[in-house]
Amino acid sequence: MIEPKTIAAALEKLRTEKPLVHNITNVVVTNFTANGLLAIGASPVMAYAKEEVADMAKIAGALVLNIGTLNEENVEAMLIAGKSANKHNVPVIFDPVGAGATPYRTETARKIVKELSVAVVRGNAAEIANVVGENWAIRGVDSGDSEGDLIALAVKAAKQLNTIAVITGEQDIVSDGSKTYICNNGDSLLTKVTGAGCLLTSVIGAFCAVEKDHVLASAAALAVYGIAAELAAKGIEYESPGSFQIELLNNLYHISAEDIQKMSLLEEVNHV
Ligand code: ATP
Ligand code: TZP
Ligand code: MG
Ligand code: MG
Repeated sequence: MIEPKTIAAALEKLRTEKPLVHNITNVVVTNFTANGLLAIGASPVMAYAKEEVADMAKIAGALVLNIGTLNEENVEAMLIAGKSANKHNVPVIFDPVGAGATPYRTETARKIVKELSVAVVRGNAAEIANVVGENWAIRGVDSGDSEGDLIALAVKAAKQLNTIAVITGEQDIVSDGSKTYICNNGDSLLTKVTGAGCLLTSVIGAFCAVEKDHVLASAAALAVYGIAAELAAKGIEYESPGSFQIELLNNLYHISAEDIQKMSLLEEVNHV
């Protein structure tokens, strides 16, 4: 069991240490990701040039790779950065945005998990399924309506890729193949803000930078992010995605140990 006070302690550590998080991400979410990382207490940097990514990755607390607007140049940079991070024990967090939508995305996502040692892979169910060779429906970068067994998928992905798999949606799952947690925090307005998933992946990176147990780090990130979203939804007058996006940043900044204690919906799954 991961207690709320353990999650709060991880957040406190993040805010104290302000880890440098190196992101090679997509053009849609860059500014939102940097602001979200600052709000939670991390120090974001976006660096893409193949001439510098190895040097940036090795001094970072975590490297986040995101293929949302991939092209040959940034995929090459991701592999260079990832190899440097692996060499220097910097955790690599991977968001396979849109895997399954086109053959190029699927093949690139599979290449990244094959060539790099990835600490955590985070995506919607269809993306994670496509990375591990299954063919779940996906529409562009948004998950389809598949009704598969998400816990089984997370366990399979973790074992097959030798990583921690995080599958998000209405319910979030994190598994290293033997320990599995479900997090029920969150708000449906997150699906109306582009980059809500990408920012979460970078927030997982920030937690992994300060907490060596990456299952705990990922679970803590899911709970903190989901609670911040619930507080954000409460803080706006009517259902409005624009205001919610800003309130999400505000609540990533303000979320307290007391909020976590009262609101955490993180549970361990008992494997049969
Ligand atoms: P997609 O492209 O399918 O939207 P994504 O990469 O944006 O995927 P999500 O799965 O939407 O990522 O997850 C981002 C955050 O939104 C997570 O914290 C998740 O818990 C939350 N979330 C997603 N859908 C819902 C929902 N219906 N209700 C509550 N929270 C949700
Ligand atoms: N197109 C390419 S990347 C991207 C879009 C709309 C952003 C996806 O962000 P998220 O976090 O997966 O919703
Ligand atoms: Mg989304
Ligand atoms: Mg996504």
